[in-house]
Parts: sequence; C-alpha cells; structure tokens
Amino acid sequence: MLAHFDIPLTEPAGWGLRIEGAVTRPRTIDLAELQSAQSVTVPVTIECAGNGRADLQPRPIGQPWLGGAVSTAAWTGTRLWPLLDAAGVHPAAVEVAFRGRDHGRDGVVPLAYERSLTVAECQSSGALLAWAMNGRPLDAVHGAPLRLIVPGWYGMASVKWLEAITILDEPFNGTFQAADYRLVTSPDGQGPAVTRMLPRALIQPPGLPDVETGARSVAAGFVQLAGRAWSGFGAISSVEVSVDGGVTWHPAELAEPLAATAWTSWTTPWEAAPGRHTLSARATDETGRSQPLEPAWNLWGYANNAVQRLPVMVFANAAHS
Ligand SMILES: Nc1nc2c(c(=O)[nH]1)N[C@H]1C(S)=C(S)[C@@H](COP(=O)(O)O)O[C@H]1N2
Ligand SMILES: [Mo]
Repeated sequence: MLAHFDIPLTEPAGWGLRIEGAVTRPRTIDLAELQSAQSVTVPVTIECAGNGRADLQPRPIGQPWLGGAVSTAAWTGTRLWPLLDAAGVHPAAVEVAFRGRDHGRDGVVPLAYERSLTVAECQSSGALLAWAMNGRPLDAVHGAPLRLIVPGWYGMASVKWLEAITILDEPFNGTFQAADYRLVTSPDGQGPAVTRMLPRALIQPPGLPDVETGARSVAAGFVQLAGRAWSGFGAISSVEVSVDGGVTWHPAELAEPLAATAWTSWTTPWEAAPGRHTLSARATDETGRSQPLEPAWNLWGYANNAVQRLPVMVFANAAHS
C-alpha cells in the first residue's frame, strides 16, 4: 500500500464520480450505475515506481523499498474508455486527468493526488474503474469506493479514491505528473516521465532468513528455485537464472501467464552445494527489453529494474538438522 496523503474515508452513499472538462455531456455517476455497466475481472500486476529504490547509491529520497512493493490482484470493474466515449470526448482533447479524494499541501498550495493519461492511452491500455479487489469490495487503503487501474503502468498511474475525471485539451501539468515521477539525472530537475513497468524478475527467497544478515540459509541438495517476472511493455519471453553471481546464466521454465496484464511464474532446479552463492534472475520481454546488471541511478530512485542479487549460504545437511 502506498499513499502520499492521509487515507480518505468515503461512504459510497454520498459518493459520485464526476466526468467533466472537454466533453459534450459532463455528468456525475454513482456507484450503482457504474456497477450496472458491463463488468470485467482482470488479474493485474502493479509495481510501485519506487520499488528497488533502496538498492541505489547514493540512497534517493522516498520510501526505502527493496523489492517488495509489487503485487498481483484480481480487479473487478468496468472499462474506462466506453464511459468516456459515452460522455462525448471532444475531438481536440489530448489528455485525461484523474483526481483522487486524498489531498494535502505543497508548502502553502493545496494539492490533491492527480495524474493523467493521454486520450490514446485511455483507449488502448485497457484501463478500468475498479470497485472490487480479489472478489471483495475495495477497502479504504486500496482506494474505496473506486480506483483507476492502468495495466502495465507503474502504480502511480492507478489513482485511488477516484472522484473526478477531467478531459483536457492541453497536457496536464499537475505536481504528480510534471514534477514528480520523472527520471531526473541532471541538476535542472527535468527528465522523462515514468510510465510503464520495466521488465523485472524476482526470486522467491529459498530456505530461511539469517537473523543478522538477512541472507538466506539453505540446506544443501536439490532446491526448486521459483519466482515471478513481469513487464509493462509485453509478455515475458525468457527468464535466465544465475547461481554464481552473474557469471553464467541458464534459462528457467516459464509457466502459462495468468493474463497478459499479470506476472508470469518461473521455476528452475538448483543443486545447491555447501558454501556462499549469489542467486540472480533476469527477465526479457517480447519487445527485447531486459534488465541491467547495475542500477541506473536517478534522483528519486524510480524504475530501478537492475537484476536482483540474493545472497545464499548453503549448509551441509547434517549441520542443519
Ligand atoms: N489517490 C491516490 N492514488 C494513488 C496514490 C496516492 O497517493 N493517492 N499512490 C499511488 C502509488 S505511488 C502507488 S504505488 C499505488 C499503490 O496502490 P496500493 O496502495 O493499492 O498498493 O497507488 C497509487 N495511487
Ligand atoms: Mo508508488
């Protein structure tokens, strides 16, 4: 769960979604009407753009995520585009802004959490307005009563506690679009926007964690290594695993993907010999995008998809029992 401000508590009864701006038929829709539209349930993997930030040096400002800020849930809702289309989006419209109910201040300026997508992205991304997660009504933490889900994008795009959608005939310039969520590497503070999730594979840590170092402690012998891999740019085409710190790599076996919008499970057998080892997994997607061995630093520590390095201490079996 990640939120920039306090969690707003909203009674569905008094709530309505405002659709306004460059549309022929601006309106407010209540939850019952949204739920009477055609509904879909889609598994979607969402990763926070700051996931992996804590591995960067020097340490960027922000939540010190290691690799845990990613999850997959089944989201139930209705597709965004048919709703916007029915409101009559002006032909000259270029972007759509999504505003959450949560707000705070930027110094003296009142500030809501608001993000935008291009009109084209609203049409093609399969974005949905979701009111349920894993078969249960959305809870307060995850955006009740309604949130946007943008498959393929880092988490910041999936605006929680959604209360207004504004169609714009110029690009949106809000703080969380124009100033934050940028890959800043130069002193002018500018940089390209963070958009889709870069390919990434993570390993389900085998064995047990060592209390002092956090390194994994594993009994020697056959170990079935497993993990997940995802990319916001397309299907995962391969996962390679290294058990020697990235010197040699071999292909893992991929399971059938859950959905085009969700991560893929992978497995590979490992004959673990006593001693210290470093495990790594590297994903490549169908567009050919892959993971770098070293992180690419940026000021806010976004989109670090460098290959994971998982230290493992393998013990001879007798020492373990
Ligand atoms: N309204 C609103 N939506 C938001 C945010 C927020 O602060 N306010 N945080 C975003 C970020 S940065 C992430 S990673 C995801 C986290 O979603 P989760 O809390 O369901 O895991 O929500 C996104 N949507
Ligand atoms: Mo995030």
